[in-house]
Amino acid sequence: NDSSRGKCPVLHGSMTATGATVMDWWPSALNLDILHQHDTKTNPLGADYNYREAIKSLDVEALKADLRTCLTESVEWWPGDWGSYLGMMARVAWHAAGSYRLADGRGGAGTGNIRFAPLNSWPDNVNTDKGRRILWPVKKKYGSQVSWADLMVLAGTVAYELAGLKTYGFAFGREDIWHPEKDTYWGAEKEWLAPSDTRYEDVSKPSTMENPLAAVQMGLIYVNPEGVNGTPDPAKTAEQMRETFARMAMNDEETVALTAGGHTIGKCHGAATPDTIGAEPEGAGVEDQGLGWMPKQGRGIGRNVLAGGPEGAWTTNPTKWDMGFFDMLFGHEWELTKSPAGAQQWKPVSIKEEDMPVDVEDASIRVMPLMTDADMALKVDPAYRAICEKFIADPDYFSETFAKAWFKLTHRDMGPKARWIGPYVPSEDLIWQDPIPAGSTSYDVEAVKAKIADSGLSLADMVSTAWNSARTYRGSDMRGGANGARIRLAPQKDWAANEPEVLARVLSVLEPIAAETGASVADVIVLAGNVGVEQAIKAAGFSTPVPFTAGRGDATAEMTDADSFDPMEPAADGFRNFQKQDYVVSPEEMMLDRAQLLGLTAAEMTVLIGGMRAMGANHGGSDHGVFTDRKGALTPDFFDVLTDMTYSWVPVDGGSYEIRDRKSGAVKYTASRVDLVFGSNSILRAYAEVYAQNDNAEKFVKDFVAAWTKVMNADRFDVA
Ligand code: HEB
Repeated sequence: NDSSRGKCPVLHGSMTATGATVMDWWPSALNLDILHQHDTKTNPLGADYNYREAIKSLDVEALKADLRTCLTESVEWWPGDWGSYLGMMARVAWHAAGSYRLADGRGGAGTGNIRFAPLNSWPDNVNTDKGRRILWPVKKKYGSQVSWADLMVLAGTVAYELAGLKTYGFAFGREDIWHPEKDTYWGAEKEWLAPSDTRYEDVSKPSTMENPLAAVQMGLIYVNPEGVNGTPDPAKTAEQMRETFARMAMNDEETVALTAGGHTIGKCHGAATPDTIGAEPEGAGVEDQGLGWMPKQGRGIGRNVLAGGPEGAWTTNPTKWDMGFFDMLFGHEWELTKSPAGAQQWKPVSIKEEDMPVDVEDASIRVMPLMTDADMALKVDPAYRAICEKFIADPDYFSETFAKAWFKLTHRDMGPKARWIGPYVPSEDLIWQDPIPAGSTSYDVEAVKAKIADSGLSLADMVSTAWNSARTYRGSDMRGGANGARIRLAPQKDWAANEPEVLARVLSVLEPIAAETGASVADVIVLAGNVGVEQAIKAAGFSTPVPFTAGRGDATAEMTDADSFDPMEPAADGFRNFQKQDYVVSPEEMMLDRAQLLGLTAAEMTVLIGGMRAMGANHGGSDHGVFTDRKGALTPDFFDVLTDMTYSWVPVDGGSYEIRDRKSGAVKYTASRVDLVFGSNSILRAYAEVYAQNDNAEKFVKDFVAAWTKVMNADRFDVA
């Protein structure tokens, strides 16, 4: 310690930097913070600001014209390669989008999260910080009319247009967040680029990579460009590419198109040794002003830039959209070499002078092109190679396939088409958007409700089916939900979480009601849930109505990309006390994850659990957590019992618990971990107490109805 400095002037009241958090002390506590992110307090634009409205006044053509200028006018502090930023901006957009993973829908370009740690400082995102800084004058000019998230993707798309590609479209509508997400798991490693072994059971079997991760090493977007764990072997790299791209819903053809098309423009920057650049943005000094990886020795700009490690361009004309990538890859034999930075890469065994790309600063100098191990994979892997051959034979097909895949890559996490804004939204419906036809709003809702009430379905049947239908929604990529009634279709109808036999029986009652009344099945399923909840409210002695918004549509199997729904199968659903099997992750953590994806607060999660238990809506009719003698009435009995010292709570075999009368020892109820966590976790217990209070039985009903309605309507972007 520097003795000339004063002692800490803060009277240790505020924990600004050091000190352990509750989660550090008790790592198995529930991290409820993930439910309370992106709060109005963090958003400087205020509660009245609405991006979807703001963007409507944007002069889109003027913005694009400014982007074209920005991308083609080189700045002195970070000169553009060959005088422009086409490759750079394409990579900025791709790295913004490339963090998306299908398993939980998290990641992706939809929020501008790459502005924040850890993504802003991932080794793979090196120099995307320069890209944003180059875009800043444009962002500054258009201000709150365009988000960073939209601007980055648009810049990448404009880059391809400038290169000569006919792009497929572009949608605005990505709203910026103002702090890093707390919910996204990027891996457990504590070391950047730790060997792949840390996230695979067996690195030689790509499918054993830990879920939901979609990158082979901590801090990468996908695969290591130098080969598996840095050892070049294109055949092995191909296998990892196939797995990582599949984990973001890309098939072989899309993968080849994206990689080849991606590397049709731009270059790799490995012209200096790693010790010549400074720390990543989050670790850099204040004088670096948010930039990272700044050159600290040598020139460090232009032809001397260091980024990832490999060095060189892939094509003869790296600012043009052409077939140059395939010409280069298939027109030459390749051998291993190392970049000036020491990275493994491939160089042509021989190449004609005129086929070499020119130096980024001096067009009179020709330099060696490169292929990374991932590029070589396209030539070596038989399936990839066949696709390359198809593209080579039909350049238009290549351009179209790339344009469509680029569009999918950059829009995959935006949710349904109803959320897409602007003049370039393509008119075609794409299957990965999970299209849903509009449903009727002109039927008699009360008549439908009366038919449901008379149908003989039990309260639990009605509530459970509506919940099952709605609970697939995930705010991460805005997929799933009750709209579309995809619960009728494969794969959802067969999911264990949906109790296929019960579901088939309930649908056989509800589908005819839809047919008779002109309501969609999707609406009837939700209405049935509402009928059930209203019955439960009445049984509890209240009369709060459950709001309903008609107009859901019914999707067909043809509109449904069944494969991309498979990863959405619930492994657990704490709200119905369901676990498909035993997992390493605790049931309460899995409940938390679902609550976060559903967009619930901790209080909403609490009231929903209490209400679902009171109504007896457990999976398989289990009695765990049904702490009531009035099952089917929407009472706060669940919280009453949890907070009542008349009982003791005793673990029994199989991971469940008994609620015993303290005096007699008689078993009164049984429970799961999910049930008991509402009494054991100090924050959840505070909410449980609120609902157990004698003065809050009606508040419980009202709060339940609000939370229930939020879940039922979570995917109603068509009416928002
Ligand atoms: Fe890429 C660049 C790798 C995919 C687009 N890349 C690059 C680099 C590398 C890579 C290493 C360099 C960086 C520097 O700066 O240095 N990639 C890679 C891999 C993969 C990829 C491994 C996986 C397979 N890419 C991709 C995709 C795309 C791309 C998919 C899109 C679509 N990249 C790109 C671009 C570039 C790159 C545009 C350039 C940049 C500049 O120029 O700056």
